[in-house]
Amino acid sequence: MNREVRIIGAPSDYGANRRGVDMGPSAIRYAGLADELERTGLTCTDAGDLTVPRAEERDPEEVQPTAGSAKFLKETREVCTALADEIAETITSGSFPLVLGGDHSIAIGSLNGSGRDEDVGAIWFDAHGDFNTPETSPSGNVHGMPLAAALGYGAFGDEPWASGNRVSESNVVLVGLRSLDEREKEDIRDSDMTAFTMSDIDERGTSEVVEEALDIATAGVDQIHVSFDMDWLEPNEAPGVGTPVRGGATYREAHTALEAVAERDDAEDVLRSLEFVEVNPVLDERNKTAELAVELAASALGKRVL
Ligand code: NNH
Ligand code: MN
Ligand code: MN
Ligand code: MN
Repeated sequence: MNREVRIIGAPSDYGANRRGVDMGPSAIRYAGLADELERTGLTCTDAGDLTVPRAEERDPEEVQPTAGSAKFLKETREVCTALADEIAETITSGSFPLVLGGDHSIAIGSLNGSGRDEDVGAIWFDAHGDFNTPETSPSGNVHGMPLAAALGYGAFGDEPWASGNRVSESNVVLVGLRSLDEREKEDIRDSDMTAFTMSDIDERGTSEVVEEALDIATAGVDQIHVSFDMDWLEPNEAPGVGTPVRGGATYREAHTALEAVAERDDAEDVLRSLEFVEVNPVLDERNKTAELAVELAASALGKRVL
């Protein structure tokens, strides 16, 4: 990474309907993010956290979720609009946005900001597909919907804060899936995205799968957003997440994946923005998941052993 890294906290838990993940940015900073990036040879500034309305301060009348739809849409819209602006401005100023979640709903803002002025691809490391819509979601939680929202599906389609971007569907690659809802599965199959499951990783190995993901994500576009959901990892390694699923990536596989991203970025400057989401210190074991997020951020941004 040859740009100044700008750390942006997005402490939202509205997409996960669960308290604790709003403390993710603090936990990751406490785990030593800025120092680790500096040891890696990067210059970084911390933009602090975006303002997120606190649950206790909201008017209970206003926040009642409507059944079968998307919960806390107003709050999510507010956070994502601010995040998108912050990311777009960071890129315009020549710096590199490193976003700390917060639950994965914030990625609607990340994709909007990253793809505001240019066609971009995306790689999505996640146990889940995050391709539900308010109509198909079994939970109503927006953290299961950000990819659909950013690509213009469902009731988000006419929401400029969600789909007002140039994220190219055929340049979106999901990596390491292992938990999809029934309708979501069909919708991912019908989409122009590419999806690799954990079985693909078992059969072909992490390096080969991630190299192919990078080829697809960057085909015909200059740069990509990388979205890293900490539940991509095996829950032993990353216990501090709201929806753990067994059978995830190992510690080494996660580093391998992000080292491959860094190597491609070194050669071709492909990284436009990066985020780590779903770190929930309330569910964590002595901040282990946040510490891992710090390590992985360093790997993605070019840390080398030798
Ligand atoms: N698919 C489920 C839902 O839509 C779970 C999503 N949870 C996630 N996604 N953590 O990454 O509610
Ligand atoms: Mn996710
Ligand atoms: Mn997930
Ligand atoms: Mn271009």
